Amino acid sequence: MPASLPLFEMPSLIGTCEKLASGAWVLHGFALDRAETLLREIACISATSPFRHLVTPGGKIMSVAMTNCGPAGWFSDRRGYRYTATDPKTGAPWPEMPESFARLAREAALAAGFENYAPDACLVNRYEVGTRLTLHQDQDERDRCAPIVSVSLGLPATFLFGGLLRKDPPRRVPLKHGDVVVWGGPSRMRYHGVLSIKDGGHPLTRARRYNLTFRVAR
Ligand code: MD3
Ligand code: FE
Repeated sequence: MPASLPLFEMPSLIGTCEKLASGAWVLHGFALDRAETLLREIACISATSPFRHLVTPGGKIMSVAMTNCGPAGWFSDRRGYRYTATDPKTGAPWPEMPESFARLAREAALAAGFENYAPDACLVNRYEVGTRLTLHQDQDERDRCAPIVSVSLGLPATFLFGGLLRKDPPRRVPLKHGDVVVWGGPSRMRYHGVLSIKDGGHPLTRARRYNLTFRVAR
């Protein structure tokens, strides 16, 4: 007998929807059965538009590595935050948004009550152990009503879900491989961030976490 086996397994949240706040839903495990396809697509996207560490307008290098797919890609340098049609690194358009990405975003938005979701931007974030994302608002999109859909892959993360003011104390929301979150309605402009990723190993991504962030940018 192994020395320590749990007598009872934690009840699984997979397949359940958790309401975080008005307009904000965690769809536990919603992307689980498509995770390998999504990761293959990420590899394809980054073969064309490689992951890179962007520079903030303040001159700091972001610890998250980023790339994009879709007609609009989020970008940052000393001149500011913005969306671009082409990858400034390659001069070519950002890779097309894979059908599997668009379908997942649309299905997740619908599950949270948002019909006909058609994002034009998908930011792909890559986190290594120790990478974090400090508390911020997403305010570079023209339409601030359309929801944001985010997909977590690989290592787990603790997500910080704040309020509409920077000083509002954030809630800690654990996000696992395959979880999808929809942030719409009154939650769209909340402050949010990601705590430093803890050391670990995931069978599909090893010591990394990926996050897809779908947005209606233009
Ligand atoms: C909550 N990315 O790229 S996505 C970002 O896990 C970003 O990589 C995080 O925040 C990540 O800007 C989280 C989830 C997210 C996105 C937008 C939100 C959560 C949000 C807007 C309002 C409230
Ligand atoms: Fe954000």
